[in-house]
Formats: sequence, structure tokens, C-alpha cells
Amino acid sequence: MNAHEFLKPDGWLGVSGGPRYVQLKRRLEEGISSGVLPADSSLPPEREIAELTDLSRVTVRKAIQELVKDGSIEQRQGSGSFVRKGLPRLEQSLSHLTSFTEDMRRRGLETTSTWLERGIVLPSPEEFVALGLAAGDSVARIHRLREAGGQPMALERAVLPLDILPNPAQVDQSLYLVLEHNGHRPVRAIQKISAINLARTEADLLAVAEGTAGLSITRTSYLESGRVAELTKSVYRGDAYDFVAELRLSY
Ligand code: 16G
Repeated sequence: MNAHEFLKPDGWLGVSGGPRYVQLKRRLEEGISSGVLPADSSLPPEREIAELTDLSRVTVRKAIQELVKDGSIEQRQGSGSFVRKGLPRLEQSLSHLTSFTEDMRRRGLETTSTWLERGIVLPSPEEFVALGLAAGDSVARIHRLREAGGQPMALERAVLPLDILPNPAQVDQSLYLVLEHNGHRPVRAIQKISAINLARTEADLLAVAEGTAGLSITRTSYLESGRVAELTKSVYRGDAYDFVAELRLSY
């Protein structure tokens, strides 16, 4: 079946199925997941979809824009809308305190980082409180775009007290590896995860459209002694990650 046949409104478009742009969006999603609309293929132009479905161009545009926001369609200047090559979704366990490098290596993916900042700076008021610093203390800050298998996956901005990471330039590949060598590998962490729509700069760095769904994650990690070792704020691509938690019945 080709895209045109698939979009003919036999059965999937009706008065009881909710807003019409949502029905079209759902149909396109089905096409993507079933392979009728394969990765990298172009969608028929808006005008053709409108003719085929008898929907207005405004409705068609709205459905496509929603898919752009979700990250499943991309618009290429001058050549129309294309099905994005899906990233394989990665599962990250919420019960193990692992590093990005370890998570990716376990899946056979090589990691690289693009450095956005690495140095010794004064903390923000939030960092000052979270790290339990004394007045005048500086912190080590590392801000990286993390890539796996050549694909941008996450933006991570970490701050650490200087006695835990005295020389941020030491971090080449893995922060946790350096901390392990220094004898300061965290043993416990609290993570807060929230849904966000990526702002322009974040979206550009992560190579997705502005407004695409993402996950904002704040990790506070602790040493055995109970001291805070790291405060990291990360932005993950929503189309690349599933966070999985194991739950047990508590008595
Ligand atoms: C993970 C952690 C981050 C930590 C980093 C170290 C989350 C949300 N964040 O990405 O807090 O700084 O690993 O990775 O899981 P590295 O050792 O590869 O530099």
C-alpha cells in the first residue's frame, strides 16, 4: 500500500473520532509505525493530503506540525515533510546509579561529547545551597552535549564541589570514571524527571525541532558519607529514552 492509498479516508476519519487534525495525526502515526510511511520517505504535499482526505489545509498543517513537535516528522526547507529516522529507544533503569558512558557501552554504543563549558566558576544560588558550600567557594562546572552512536542524545550541565573534582579539565570521556579514580564516586542519587518542550537552543543542539518533547532531569548524587557530590541538570531527547522503574509492594 502506498501513502496515497493509506490516507484515503475509508474508516479512519469520522465524526466521533475527536478533532479531525488528531484523527489525521493518528493515521500518520499508524503509517509510520507500520512502515507504510518508512523512515526518510517524504509525505505527500499538504495540498494533496487535503484533497485526498477532504480536510482543510489548515487541519492538515496542524496535524503535521504536531508530528514535527513530537519528533516523528521533520520539515526540510524547500522539499517538504519527511518521516524522521527513529532513534532506537533506550531504556535507562531508575534503580541503578550508572553513568551515561556505562549505559551506552552496555548497549554497544560509542559515546562522544561536545564541550559547551568546562571550568571553575562561582555557583548559582541554587547550586550553592544544593552542594552545601561555604561562602566564597567555587565549583567545577561541566556542560556537555552527549552523543551516542553519532546521535545527539542529551545535554548535561553538572556542578561539583572543588574538593570532589579539583580539575574539571581531567574529565575527558567519563565524569564518573574520574570520580572513581579520585575516590569520590557517588553511591546514591535522587532524580527528578519532568516533561518539557525543548526551547530553541536546546532543540538545535539536540538536532530536533523547537518545541519537541523532551525530559528535564535533575540528579543530586551523594557520597557514602551523605555529602552531595554532584548536581546535574540534563535535558534528554524524549524520542530516545524510556526511564524504567521497578516497583515493589511495600508492607
Ligand atoms: C548520567 C547522569 C549524570 C552524570 C553522568 C555521568 C542522568 C540523568 N544523569 O548521564 O548525572 O553526570 O551520567 O556520565 O542519568 P559520564 O561518566 O559518562 O560522564
